[in-house]
Amino acid sequence: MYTPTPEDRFTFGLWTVGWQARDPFGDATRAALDPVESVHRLAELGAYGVTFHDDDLLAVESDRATAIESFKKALAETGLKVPMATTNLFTHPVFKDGGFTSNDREVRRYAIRKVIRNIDLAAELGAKTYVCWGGREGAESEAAKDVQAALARYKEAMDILCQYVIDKGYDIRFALEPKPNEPRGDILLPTIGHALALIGELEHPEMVGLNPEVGHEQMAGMNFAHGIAQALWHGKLFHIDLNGQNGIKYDQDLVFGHGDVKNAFFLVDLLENGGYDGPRHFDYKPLRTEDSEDVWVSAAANMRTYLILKDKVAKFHADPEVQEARAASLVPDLSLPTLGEGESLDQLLAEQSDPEELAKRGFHFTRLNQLALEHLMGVR
Ligand code: GLT
Ligand code: MN
Ligand code: MN
Repeated sequence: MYTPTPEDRFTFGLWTVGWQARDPFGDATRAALDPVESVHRLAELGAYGVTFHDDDLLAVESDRATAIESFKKALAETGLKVPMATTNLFTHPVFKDGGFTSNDREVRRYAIRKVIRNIDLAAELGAKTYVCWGGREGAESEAAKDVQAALARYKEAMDILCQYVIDKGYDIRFALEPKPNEPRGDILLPTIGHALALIGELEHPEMVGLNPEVGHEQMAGMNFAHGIAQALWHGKLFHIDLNGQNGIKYDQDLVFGHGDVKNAFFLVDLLENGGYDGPRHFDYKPLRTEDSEDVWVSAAANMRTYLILKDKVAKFHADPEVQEARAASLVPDLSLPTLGEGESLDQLLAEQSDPEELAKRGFHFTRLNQLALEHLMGVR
């Protein structure tokens, strides 16, 4: 029942299972993983697709053409799809001051060329979403970065990329991935809200949406489910990075559900019932303590957790007591427009309410929350 199949549309970044667990304090604990092996193992586990950065394909192979050829062969053998691709604009030292917003104009021009080269490959592989995570677009000191100029360059880069996709006739949309505080202390587009605001300034706002990541919002103390609801409301949830995070700390990239599991429950509710139809993409890192077989145990855990939560969410909504409690808490009433159909503001102004009386009504939210927790804990 909790066994994934390609119909569930679970996808993984090559960089997730392939992470060698190098961190700022320690060396790699696992050997490099051949993307070809990742494709086969993910297919065996029931995944639908893989995603990649341009440089991920070069994990064990130094020749790009050979790497691409082997990757394509593995895709053909397994039937795995590539719904999304992205660019590494953060690992190479050339990007130490960012890519699109580096103070060095020549680096900015190189970054755009690097993205465009991989967009061509993404289009060839049938990807419909191209993710742009800002990586090192940011600063350590206010003295070092003219933020207004940086935002203008961010916009310029996105405008150039959109125009390129239009000119080429590719069926690709971009998804900006917000992230705060890491790898630099201050990052541009740190949250969903910041990224949405930038999109409104672009030449082709309809071509650009978001790829929010669970842990990235939670690193900023934000409620991820609320952020996703807002992204959906704006029609901007183009893609999603699922993982786990325990509160405000460094980016943990835990297995999905291995952080704030209650928020994950309501997130799955939104993804299943809130109008999202993209892939369920996992961007996690197998723990540094794990060996190369544990990697696949963790990959499977992401999908199994999602399916368990999906089942729990369905049971939550089908529970008559939950339905009654939701009604008692007036949750469905929030969908009623505040003015009735055809009603004028004058009619509203002519009405009288007694705030003292109104204030006596309790909303009974505790009972509703407890019911959700009891479903989640498996006692209902
Ligand atoms: C990197 C980052 C992720 C992004 C990836 C896309 S790379 O691992 O931490 O959140 O989604 O560039
Ligand atoms: Mn991510
Ligand atoms: Mn992350």
